[in-house]
Amino acid sequence: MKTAFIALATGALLAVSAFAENPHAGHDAHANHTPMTAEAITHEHSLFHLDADWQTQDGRSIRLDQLAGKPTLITMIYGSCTTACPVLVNDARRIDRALPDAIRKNLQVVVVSFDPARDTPERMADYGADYDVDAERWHFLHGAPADIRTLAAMLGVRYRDNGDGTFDHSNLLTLLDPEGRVAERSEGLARPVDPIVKALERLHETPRAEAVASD
Ligand SMILES: [Cu+2]
Repeated sequence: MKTAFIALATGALLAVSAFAENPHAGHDAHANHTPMTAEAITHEHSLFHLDADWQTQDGRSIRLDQLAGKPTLITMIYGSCTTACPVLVNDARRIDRALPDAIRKNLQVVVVSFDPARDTPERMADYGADYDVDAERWHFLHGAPADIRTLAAMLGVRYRDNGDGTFDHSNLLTLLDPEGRVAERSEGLARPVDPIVKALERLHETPRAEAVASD
């Protein structure tokens, strides 16, 4: 099955207004960091081929290929972000909550920090707890800097350390099919949940026999 991606032109309009309207921004001085347009994805490689160990919020070691067999919604954030990232994680939660039970129970959600120095597994545990999500299916991951860079490149996520505790970054949710290939992407903040919900419904209806996992 081929998946067509919409290449997002550099400089495409981003959901700037979502920053201004974000209640999490509050009085914090970090509200002015810049969204970075995600890179278009042209590959059909499985992200499960990434040779990396991650740590979950409860201190377990996990590899992405352990997520094989079920769809995975993945996003990259940093824990001290007060503007975009809370909206992005909430967007993932909105998608999760919009799903019928039969589909939701098979969805795995992965939130990877690109700020591993600050976002220790302990801190990611606190971060995840704030969202009151199903810890069996939601994984808040800490990883090694080189692995984070590789994962970001495979997803098309761009990020830049501003050196003051803030990062500029893409606002991107990516749905992986059960074989770890990109099935759908949603760029921006507070976007409608429908494209990813519909993609999950399609994956749910696709007979598993069609899917050939490889390693
Ligand atoms: Cu952010």
